Amino acid sequence: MKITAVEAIPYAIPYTHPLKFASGEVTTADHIVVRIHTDAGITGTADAPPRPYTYGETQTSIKVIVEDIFGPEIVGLDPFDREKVHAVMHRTINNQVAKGAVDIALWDLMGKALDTPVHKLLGGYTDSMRVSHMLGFKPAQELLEEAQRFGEDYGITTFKLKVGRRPLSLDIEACHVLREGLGDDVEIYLDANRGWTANEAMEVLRQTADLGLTMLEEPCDAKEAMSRRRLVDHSPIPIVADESVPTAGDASRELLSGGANAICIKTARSGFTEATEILGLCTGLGVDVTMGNQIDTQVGSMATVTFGAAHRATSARAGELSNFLDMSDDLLADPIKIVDGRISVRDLPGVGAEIDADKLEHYRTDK
Ligand code: MUC
Ligand code: MG
Repeated sequence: MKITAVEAIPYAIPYTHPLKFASGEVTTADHIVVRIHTDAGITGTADAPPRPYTYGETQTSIKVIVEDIFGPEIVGLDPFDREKVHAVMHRTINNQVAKGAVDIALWDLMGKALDTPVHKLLGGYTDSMRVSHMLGFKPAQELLEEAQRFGEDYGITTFKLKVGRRPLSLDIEACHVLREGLGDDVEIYLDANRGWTANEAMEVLRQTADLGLTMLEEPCDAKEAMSRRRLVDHSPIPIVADESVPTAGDASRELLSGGANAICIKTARSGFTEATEILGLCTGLGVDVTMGNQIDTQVGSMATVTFGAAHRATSARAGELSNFLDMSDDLLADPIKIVDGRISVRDLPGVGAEIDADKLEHYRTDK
């Protein structure tokens, strides 16, 4: 089998409930559908969410990198020879989301060619993932109402609260209101998206110490190496690296330098191949992992479920899988259902994320 063409299709779907966080805001899913076509008539598909405030990539840059830089070099290769594809992509630095989408599209292709679900190819550990819901910036009472609604409607009992605001009291109050309103059985953890300094994060941890928070993600810029290491040394809860660790090399740097002691894995920026490397590093070192969300569509969320459910370590905690619920529409032909707080893998060949052709036609922005 040979790759015959690589397509990158831009589209835009508005959010009904925009997500706001310390490093940015998402009001529209202005993503890219990556498609890899073959001479066997099989096509692999993936969704690429540009996050300029996180990785510097835009919708335009992803399209150009995929179609003009990677495309011409990988046409003619066998999609099973993915080390060759990665060697091509490796020659371009950064552009993790573009690379991740090409990798996931390749796995989708391989699964379809083998008539096998990719969650089985990757590990087949379990058939569903528990869902963690991400709460963006809002007044404390509205956050509580949102969490209660997601608990009632979907059975979700794990929440990641976006923090990193100033004054610190905004987030400290939100933590207290959530814990009081949701009770002790609900898991709450924090993600500051580099919004604070390490010392500010330390102060927030001091003022929330009795709330049973389980993790703090990306409290400050990982480049502030010395203060970040001090925070990790003194924090009673794991400090999770997210946007600072798109590759296995980044993860090893942060873990070995003491900049983090837990790792967030995101398939959207690491694909399945690099995510597997990161996971192996973490399990080898005895480091906890979480499955994060790059504010994914249902197509991207199916990729996260596929990877997360495939492995023991990635399915141990709830994965962040519910951002798509805030979109006005989606491209997935068979919509994802959250039942009793869980999303199931699909026993279909590939990643199980078939796109509705009419919807893509409607939302694409290049015609
Ligand atoms: C997260 O975990 O940080 C926000 C920005 C981004 O790149 O991902 C999201 C969620
Ligand atoms: Mg994060």
